[in-house]
Amino acid sequence: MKTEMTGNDILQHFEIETNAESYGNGHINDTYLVTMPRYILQRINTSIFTNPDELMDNIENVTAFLRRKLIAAGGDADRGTLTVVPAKDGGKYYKVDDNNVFRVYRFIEGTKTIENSKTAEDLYEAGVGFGNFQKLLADFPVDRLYETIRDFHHTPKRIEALREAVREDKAGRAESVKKEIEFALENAGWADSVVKGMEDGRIPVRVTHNDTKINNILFDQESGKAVCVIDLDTVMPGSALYDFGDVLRMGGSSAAEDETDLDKVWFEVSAFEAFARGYLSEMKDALTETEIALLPLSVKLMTYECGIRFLTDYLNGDTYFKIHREHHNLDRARNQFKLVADISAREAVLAEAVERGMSTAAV
Ligand code: ADP
Ligand code: GN1
Ligand code: MG
Repeated sequence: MKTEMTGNDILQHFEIETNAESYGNGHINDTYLVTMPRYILQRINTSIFTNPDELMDNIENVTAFLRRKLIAAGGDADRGTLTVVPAKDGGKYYKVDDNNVFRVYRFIEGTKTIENSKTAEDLYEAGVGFGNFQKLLADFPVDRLYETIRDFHHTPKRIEALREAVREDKAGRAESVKKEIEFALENAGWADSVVKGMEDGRIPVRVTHNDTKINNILFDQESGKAVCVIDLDTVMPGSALYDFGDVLRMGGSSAAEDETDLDKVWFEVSAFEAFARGYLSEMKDALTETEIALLPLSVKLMTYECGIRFLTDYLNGDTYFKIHREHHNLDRARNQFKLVADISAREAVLAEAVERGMSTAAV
């Protein structure tokens, strides 16, 4: 259960900076200007991230590493990466009870997030941002990271979880979504491409973000340039293909993730091209040939996997993803599957866009 404590109560337990300076030229009273940087306070979802120590350890290590690299390159580390604000007891979070674990970050000023509508420039910049994040972390020791959600992008295990949800049929919904289940299982054939490649060493294991929604990057309010990759809970060992594909799952869609009019849902090749250009401008030299060849497939894979997760959650009675209407997870699953079909039909065109991205990124 959510704690009764207010945000202000919780903030008392963190090292929040305040400053009071004499202010103005009054002749009567003593006047002070009180300033305080802005902060973000977050309750960690501990039913998903069950080990806050490991979670915050990952975030501390990754942000400290990024900070050093940004400073060495003469960049602005306070804007380029998140800053965790310690609790007064020296910890990285403040725990009220097992369900109420809080952390604080410094607020990164002068930035904005992009939710649904995005331009080619936004996508290019998102590509630069996420590509740069991967590039800077290329020599971070992968073994030092905890797996905050086990098998997060293990697509075959996600399919197994779907099969189990169908067998158990906890919410009594399996009969009504036969068509969707069929689509999911019919397409299972290629779903192990990345996992298998990582297992047999053809695809390198890298430090990846694993949840590269476009709203997990902050853009400069004025210039629109990518400033900071945020939402680092899922930074874990993974494949570059996860991060590439996951951005375009939403970033490349003509519609929102839960649009119910499927005639409005298709995959925008131009969005793919813009993102790929930005991403490859950072990562072109670091990627292997196998990774480059699989970039188009990664988009289909991440979209398919997410559709499976929505459908599984629908069958389980909506216990994982927040929903805002009754069949929300089903709407999301249908939407993702429509996109999968559309991406499949365009894979050859996407491969051409990768080739163009590789040559423009060389400039
Ligand atoms: P969730 O896991 O729920 O998606 P996020 O960590 O992505 O949570 O944070 C939610 C939103 O809060 C972000 O999309 C962004 O708009 C804003 N945000 C988070 N951290 C910061 C920060 N340090 N500075 C500015 N805005 C932030
Ligand atoms: C969740 O937390 P958020 O909204 O950035 C989910 C992603 C899904 C996404 C679907 C930890 O992302 O994996 O792709 O929803 N995050 C987690 O919109 O499960
Ligand atoms: Mg987020």
